[in-house]
Amino acid sequence: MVVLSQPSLEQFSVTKNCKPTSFSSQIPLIDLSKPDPKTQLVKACKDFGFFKVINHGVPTEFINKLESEAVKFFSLPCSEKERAGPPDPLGYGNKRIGPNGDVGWVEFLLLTTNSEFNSQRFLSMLGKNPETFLCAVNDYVSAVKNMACEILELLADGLKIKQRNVFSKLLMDKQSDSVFRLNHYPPYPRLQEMKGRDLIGFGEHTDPQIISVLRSNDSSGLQISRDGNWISVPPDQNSFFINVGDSLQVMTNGRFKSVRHRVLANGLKSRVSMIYFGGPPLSEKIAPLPSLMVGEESLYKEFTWFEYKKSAYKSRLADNRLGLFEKI
Ligand code: GA4
Repeated sequence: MVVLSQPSLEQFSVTKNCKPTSFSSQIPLIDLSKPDPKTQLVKACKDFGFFKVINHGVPTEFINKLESEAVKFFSLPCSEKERAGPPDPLGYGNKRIGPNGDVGWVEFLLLTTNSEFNSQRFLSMLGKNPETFLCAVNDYVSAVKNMACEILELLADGLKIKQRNVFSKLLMDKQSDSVFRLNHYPPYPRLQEMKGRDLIGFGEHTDPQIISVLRSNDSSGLQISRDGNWISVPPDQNSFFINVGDSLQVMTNGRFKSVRHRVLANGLKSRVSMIYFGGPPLSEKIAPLPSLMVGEESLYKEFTWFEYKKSAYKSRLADNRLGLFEKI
């Protein structure tokens, strides 16, 4: 068994921004029950790479069931949770994020969206009722994947792309390399004493995939970066927050922006988030769509999702991963 010492507290903290964080009223809000949200969606992906979705159609029952299973799992003794770790990259992890020395005030469980794989690999490691847990994951993931595909089809429409499913088919593919993440940010009561400093829960980064769909409980912490400022995103347990990922930025030849984001630890309240990362099959070529390239050059070198993922796993969280694939 490999025993890793816990990282020291200095490794988690950052100096607070001198500028106050901006107000969140700027964050685009998309109501999926409205007749035609596609123009608003395209604008949000261009301006922010981030938006909040209401009237999403994901059953509350699936959300609540999974949240309660996640809370049960994270309440297990460390020794029990560690049976599902260390993350390789799937599995349970605590404070160490990725393979290259990043740390955060967070514990997490990374799964695939392939239910058979999850059962084979994790069934004996997820507490007292692993079937119930994995069943809650499946129900939730399939509902959230459908919503993500609806959004991607509206986006294709909004960009006037003839093939409506050009993005969504990558998530629907049986070989889709999508992942699902449960994060638990424990409270850190001594935060008040750390004047002038914040505690990093999950350090700043962009998501490598196509699209990410996040839902959290009613605890703050998420921030997005815009024009060099951090914007705090007020929590809303009844809504979803969507991030444009690096792959969607490339497929739209830079029209949509992959958003830099991070999570700060909370002094008093535990934060639990669940994130679906919709990715393409490993063999998929990630390149700007030809119909968007009339009269313009690709900003990126050609690569497959496998190549991008391999390169991402060699990087640190905050690195500009797409930089290596930009044409100069
Ligand atoms: C960021 C988005 C997803 O959480 C994730 C992360 C992955 C991991 O935690 O294993 C990475 C990170 C994420 C990007 C760079 C590499 C890989 C940690 C890290 C340092 C699951 C993903 O796909 O990429």
